Amino acid sequence: MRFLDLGSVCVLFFLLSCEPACGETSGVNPCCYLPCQNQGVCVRYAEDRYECDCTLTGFYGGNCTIPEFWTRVHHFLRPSPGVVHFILTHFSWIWDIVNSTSLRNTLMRLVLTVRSNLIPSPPTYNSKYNYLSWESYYNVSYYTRLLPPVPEDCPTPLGVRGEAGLPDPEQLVERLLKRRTFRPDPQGANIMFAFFAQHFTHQFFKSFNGMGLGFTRALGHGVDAGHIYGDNLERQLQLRLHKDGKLKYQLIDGEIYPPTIVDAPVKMTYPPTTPLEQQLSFGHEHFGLLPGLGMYATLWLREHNRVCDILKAVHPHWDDEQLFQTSRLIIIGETIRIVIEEYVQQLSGYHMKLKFDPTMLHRSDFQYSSRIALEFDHLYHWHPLMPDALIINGDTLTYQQFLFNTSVITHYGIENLVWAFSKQPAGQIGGGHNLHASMAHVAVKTIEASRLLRVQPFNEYRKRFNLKPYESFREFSDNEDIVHQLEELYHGDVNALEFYPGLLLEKTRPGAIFGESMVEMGAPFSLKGLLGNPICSPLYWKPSTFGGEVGFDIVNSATLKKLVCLNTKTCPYVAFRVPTQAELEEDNRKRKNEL
Ligand code: ACD
Repeated sequence: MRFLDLGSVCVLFFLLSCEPACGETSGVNPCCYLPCQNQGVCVRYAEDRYECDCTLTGFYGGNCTIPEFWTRVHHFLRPSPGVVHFILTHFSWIWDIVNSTSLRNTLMRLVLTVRSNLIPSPPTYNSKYNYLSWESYYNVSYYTRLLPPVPEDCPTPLGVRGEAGLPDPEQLVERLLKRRTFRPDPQGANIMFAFFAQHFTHQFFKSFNGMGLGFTRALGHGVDAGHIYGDNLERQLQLRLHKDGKLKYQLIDGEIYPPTIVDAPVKMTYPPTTPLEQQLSFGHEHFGLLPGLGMYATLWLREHNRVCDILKAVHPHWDDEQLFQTSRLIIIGETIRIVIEEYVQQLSGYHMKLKFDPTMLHRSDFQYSSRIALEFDHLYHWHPLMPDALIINGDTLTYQQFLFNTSVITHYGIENLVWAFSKQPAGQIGGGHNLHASMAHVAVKTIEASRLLRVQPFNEYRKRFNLKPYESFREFSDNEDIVHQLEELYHGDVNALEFYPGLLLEKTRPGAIFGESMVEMGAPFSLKGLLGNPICSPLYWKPSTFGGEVGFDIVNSATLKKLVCLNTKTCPYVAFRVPTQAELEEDNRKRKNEL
């Protein structure tokens, strides 16, 4: 045995001989202790014998805890996420200079590479298989899992943590997540942002609970615009006009809106009392729920048909199919650009200008694949964004008034909705106590599901994303009330804190929408998913894919403002953040002149 293995043997001895001997845990599957660190893989060999496979982790020893030389060097040189975030969100004058030099590209490439490297490609586990299997690689009906689920035979859903009992999910939500008074996002995100988040993410988060927990209906596993075109061919064909590549639509007062289910008979979820003319058909079966979703669906429908007209003018001989397919690729490209350059930009609060340029990765060994992870789905339950009521043209609409009420879309019209949603602040996601009561059940369900799905504790995910695990609730939160409640609910054990409550309750960064973990975990999933899209690969990323220079230009110059203003008669203030006073006054002036 080499000297280096001695450490492994000692730690192994400690875990095997001490922990079970320490009392009630004897006879427990040793992998329940989640003993393998630094992405080592726990393999059980006998009742109480396991080994950690440390291959390529950069660590060795029984539990993969001893860093190799280059790992030490790397860790020594690596700046902490807090420092990097501080630099990116301060010194705006330096960033003004950097943003206009080639250093911007270098830094953006670094961000993309560092973040994407944290996501396994090809994907590894799923909710059924906590070991590598062909099934979990191949069966795309599952969300993938970043960390393997806790083995079924463990004493608790978290392995051995939480033996004193995990908190009642209803209590947890009631006491820590539910809103007292609305707290706006200090970074200034607005309702336009909140609805974009919901509309956009529902193309790849489509939990298929009818099939079982851990399954998805969104088999494209990324930005495939399935929320616009449907998640299957049958639905897509019903939504298409079958002429010039376009989608079906109806005209109301000369404006384009989605068709009703009479003209595009697809399955939608409306209460049976909804009048037929209000039952609009969308790519996603639940988009009748909120007017903001219908607003974005209308904008993208108009945009798709607008792009079809442009393509047809350049390719008069193209048939319906080619016009449709090429327009869809353009819509996907536009989406990714808007997401990176405006949506993630807003979320990040960075002074560094983010850039969508797939060629940045064309010379690297980046893999063009994406598989949505269950953890990403849970992480993205950002319901605190939603306000107490919607304020449109001076009217205050309660949830009862706007849920499943598509007449809001046609009554106010797209411009008024865009203007209203751009002005109204969204809620701060992190920090607790900001979830509207009508959405509390969603958080309860997420916590319940995470236990059934045996999602590992929050601190395990912190380690997986190169963050230091929290040592106490006091370190985790700066809110006395939250600290006390968590101490009580989790019996003082910060290592029993669960993934989703951890993300939503962690102390927020100063002036930020959420805490460190949301950024450090969310960014890798996001950037890998966005850049891993096939359109970003060297073979796709060229003008011909998008119908020539005209289509490629549309992708390369897409903005939220263009999405709105090229598809509406007037051009209201539109952004993912609330306007400044000057912007507000300017827009009010403009609107008065237009009347
Ligand atoms: C970085 C960039 C800044 C990251 C800031 C916040 C990230 C937090 C959560 C995720 C954010 C956005 C999600 C957007 C898109 C999801 C796309 C998924 C596609 C499959 O520092 O790296």
